[in-house]
Amino acid sequence: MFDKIVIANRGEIALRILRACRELGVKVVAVHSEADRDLKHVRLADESVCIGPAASADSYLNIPAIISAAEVTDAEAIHPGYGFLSENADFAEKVKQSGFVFIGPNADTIRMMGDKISAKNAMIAAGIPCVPGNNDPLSDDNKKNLKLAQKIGYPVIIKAAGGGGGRGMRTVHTEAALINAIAMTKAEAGSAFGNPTVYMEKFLEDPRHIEFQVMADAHGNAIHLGERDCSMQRRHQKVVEEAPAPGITEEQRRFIGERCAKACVDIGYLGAGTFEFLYERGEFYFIEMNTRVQVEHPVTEMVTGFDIVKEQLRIACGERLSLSQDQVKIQGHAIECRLNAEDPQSFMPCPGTIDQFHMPGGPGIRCETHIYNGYKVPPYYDSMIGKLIAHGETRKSAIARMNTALSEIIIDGIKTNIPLQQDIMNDSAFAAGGQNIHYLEKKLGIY
Ligand code: MV4
Repeated sequence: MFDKIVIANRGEIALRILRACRELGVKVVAVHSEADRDLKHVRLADESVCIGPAASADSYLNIPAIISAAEVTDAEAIHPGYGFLSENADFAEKVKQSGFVFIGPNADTIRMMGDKISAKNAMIAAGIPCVPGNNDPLSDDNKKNLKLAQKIGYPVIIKAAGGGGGRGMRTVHTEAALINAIAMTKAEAGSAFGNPTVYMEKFLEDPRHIEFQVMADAHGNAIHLGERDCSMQRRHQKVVEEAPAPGITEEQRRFIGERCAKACVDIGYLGAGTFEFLYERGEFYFIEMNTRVQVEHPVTEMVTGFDIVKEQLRIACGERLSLSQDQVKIQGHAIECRLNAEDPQSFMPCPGTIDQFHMPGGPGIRCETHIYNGYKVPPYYDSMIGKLIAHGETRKSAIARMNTALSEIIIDGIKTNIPLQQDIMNDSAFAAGGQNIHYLEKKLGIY
């Protein structure tokens, strides 16, 4: 195992990674911005290095500063967490070139998945079902593009190859709108991602968002840990996630999961990864692969009893997967509510000082947060301040436990989305399960 690693992130995930390191006897270097000296994991770390001013571009995205911190502290590896540099292939490459281990897949894999066209083609080759589309860069030939859309059938969606996570896409409902939509998406993609390449897919009107968690080692072994339903979202920000996905059968789970694991072997995948699918009318359609640990990984940990972050560390130092596919058993149901420092009506971020924090507890409750009494939520970063995870024998008991935890938790001094989460946990359609990606926005009256 590593002697010492750098955690190149902040907030709850930095604390989550620190805890995994503690369990494995790995020393931790926290790198932080000038605004983050008081972060819980910075205080708990063995060493800490200030890597720059508050703005992410000057600190958490500052590649030379992070690599220098690894050099001066004599660390062996860098864990990128999620967001920031976690899916930056150039960062992974520079970490390796500088003599450190990047805790994640190889730079080439990150690059391949970062290009949504090459990702899709790799998945088609591996036998993963994908959304019908052209799977190639669109040409400038208007006639050809009109024919293509007609063949796919309207509505279609134009997506930027360099996009993902909801950025750089446009739906087209009629032939009359196609040519302009392609030009607009290309222009936006060019300026936003430095890559004007776009592709075309059939637009699925009311799918669910279901994703499969995988882990792969450097010895050609890969497993899946089942799926999560992340359909409860607002403006491409997930609000509630759960595992397993309501209504998905053991046969479906095995069919898609085994294909995802096989795809990992085919592409030489390393570490933790997520295959994102749209699910509509009983069919799965791959859209993107995420090459990092995800915010919602705890729901998978709760139903499998498996520690994804510890396994990332073991895999990164060359160990074999600690679990075979037969040892993976999905037990009960887990739900995660993201806790955001925001106005529950307007969704405006609400940074400020936490006057009082009381952590909920009881059977099946897990609270992942870095906040504490007196902690000041800075205005510079994402508004997510933690996650509440409830596990139960059944989905119903997980919801009941979540409701109890939401009524117990106290976060005073700032506004949070706890009222919204309580509203969702008491929603009859949520109780039924299996709502699509538009449900929450419709409920909130913004769709
Ligand atoms: C789609 C789609 C419908 N049809 N692709 C949005 C985020 C990015 N990961 C892909 N996205 C979508 N791709 C086809 N062919 C609808 C979405 C989509 C969505 C997907 C997952 C979760 C939330 C979403 C919200 C709006 C649109």
